[in-house]
Amino acid sequence: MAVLKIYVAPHPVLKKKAEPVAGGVTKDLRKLLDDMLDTMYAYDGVGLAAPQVGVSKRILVLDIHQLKGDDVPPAEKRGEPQYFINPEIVWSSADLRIYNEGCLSVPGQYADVTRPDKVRVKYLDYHGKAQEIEADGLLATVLQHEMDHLNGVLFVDHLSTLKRDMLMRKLKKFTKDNEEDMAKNHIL
Ligand code: GNR
Ligand code: NI
Repeated sequence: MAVLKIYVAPHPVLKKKAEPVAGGVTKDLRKLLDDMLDTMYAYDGVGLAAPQVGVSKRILVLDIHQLKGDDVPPAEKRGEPQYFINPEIVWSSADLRIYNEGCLSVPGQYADVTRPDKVRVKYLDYHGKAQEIEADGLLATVLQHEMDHLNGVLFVDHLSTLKRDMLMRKLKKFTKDNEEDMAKNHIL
């Protein structure tokens, strides 16, 4: 069990296109997948992509069935974790869906994002086995959000320039206020 550090925008690792995993799913890679899941539960995220923990590889984890909230200890949050290595969208629906998205790398900020309602994704699973699924609803939204991270794209990049600039200014203030509170409370 290890909770990793989460990188926050505008850190450059979040803007980089991540490298595919070569050489299959090794023991070291599974350790990273386990640590990413621990980190996701610790921060109450629905999903987490490797670049968010500073690793520029095409890996993501998610669990849309977890129990959430600060009163639930991370060990009891586990619902149905899913692991995706080298995921690729092979089809997306013409019909769209709007969802109010947040991101652990853009803390405290939320905005409506429009994306395809359904996607087919092929990927390698935790055991290195090739899989293909059709996702809809929250799973489709979160998968697309996480796969954007692998291409250096954040949910704010789907907004108008005006909305994005406003949100990034609020993020800067949010981060600064947080740091000041931590200093005041002698956490740092
Ligand atoms: O925890 C998260 N919630 C969320 C809500 C709506 C759409 C996407 C997400 S993913 C996000 C965690 C995160 O930042 N993953 O990259
Ligand atoms: Ni995110």
